[in-house]
Amino acid sequence: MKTTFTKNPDAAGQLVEKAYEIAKEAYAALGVSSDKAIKDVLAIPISIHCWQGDDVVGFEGADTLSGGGILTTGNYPGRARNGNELRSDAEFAFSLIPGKKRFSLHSFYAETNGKKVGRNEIQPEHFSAWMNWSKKKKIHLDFNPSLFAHPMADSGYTIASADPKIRKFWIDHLKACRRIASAFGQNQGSPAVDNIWIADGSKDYPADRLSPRQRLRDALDEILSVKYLKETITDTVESKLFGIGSEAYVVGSHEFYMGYATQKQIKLCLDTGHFHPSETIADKISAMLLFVPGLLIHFSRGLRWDSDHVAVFSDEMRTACQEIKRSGEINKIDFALDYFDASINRIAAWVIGSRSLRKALLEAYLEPTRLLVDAEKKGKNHERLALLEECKTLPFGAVWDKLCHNAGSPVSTSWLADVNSYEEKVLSQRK
Ligand code: RNT
Ligand code: ZN
Repeated sequence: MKTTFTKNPDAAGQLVEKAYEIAKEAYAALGVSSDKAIKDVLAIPISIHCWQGDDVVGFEGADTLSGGGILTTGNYPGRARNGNELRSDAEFAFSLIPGKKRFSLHSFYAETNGKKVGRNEIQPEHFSAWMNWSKKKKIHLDFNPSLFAHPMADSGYTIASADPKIRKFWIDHLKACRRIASAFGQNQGSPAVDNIWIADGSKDYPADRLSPRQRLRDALDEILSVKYLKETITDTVESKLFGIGSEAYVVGSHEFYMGYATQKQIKLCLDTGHFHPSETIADKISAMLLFVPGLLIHFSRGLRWDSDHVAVFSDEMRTACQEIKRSGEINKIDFALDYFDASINRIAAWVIGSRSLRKALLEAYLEPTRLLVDAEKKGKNHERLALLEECKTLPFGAVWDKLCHNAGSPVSTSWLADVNSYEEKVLSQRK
């Protein structure tokens, strides 16, 4: 695709500046500094998920994702098949995404040089290529234990299993993962998020809902009793309503982890796809921030179910960002993406989701929150509503273009041309 922006970057830059000048005045009239909003928003780290690059397959020799109640659909050519391909695809995507980025791995992206290493036995050394890359590129890593797509998870239960052998295997896996995450944190000088999500649950109504939850609690207690410096690791737990094959019952439900995270004072992960289809996470943020040290948000997009479509600039994403900005506690939030669409160019999928989230953050930072709150305090709710309506048509796009321009990142859709040539030169060669 050719746009004015690719044909003539200088003229494009001038256009961006010209539109921005007017936009800046419009926001200043509402008491908002757009220069400051741009600067602040560029500094917020977004943890991009590695698994969009290879359809959640990993490097253990599988060729598709199987199990865990999650599903990738589509067969667009060019999936990354090893660490080098995944890293170079990610680097290319990063060049098209403005602002501070992190990269989130799953444990099955270990590189073991062809040696079979059990998930209960993985070590930091199996991630040395990732850690070297992270240092070199100054991209901090986050981590996720993988308790699915594995024969020991075939029963549908892992650490909540009644079988002590299965439980022990996965407890050891989770312990190994925390060790690895903490090594990441040490290597990069910033805590790595280690997000625990398990798929345990059942297809039909269980007679005993309590025992698996007791086992889950006890297993987590054991796993978290190993202490690491908090400068190296941030522990989080992720709930879910249902999955494929766990339609009736998920052990790690929202209420379970809400209680657990509050009791243990660890961070809670809210995934936008993990609630009832008409339930959104925005209203949960201020409630949970009173009781847990912080939140990890997985921006995803469920279409009719937890389908993990590419996250977009949706009302759900926008209101979540708005709530976070309004809370004044952005420092307690870890922003992350979690989706996997194999039916479109995977690099574009990364770029679209990441840019949309940064855009939603910018919109939130440009909101004249003080004016809204003042109107509300005065009991002038019609003023609050009028302002909110007006905000929707402020020249936001001009500020977004300026943010991209300031970050040296492509403006508008000019990045599509780069994605197309990467597809031609690199992705289409992967047969
Ligand atoms: C699954 C959870 C989980 C996974 C990734 C791959 O429903 O959202 O976060 O998507 O860990
Ligand atoms: Zn998730």
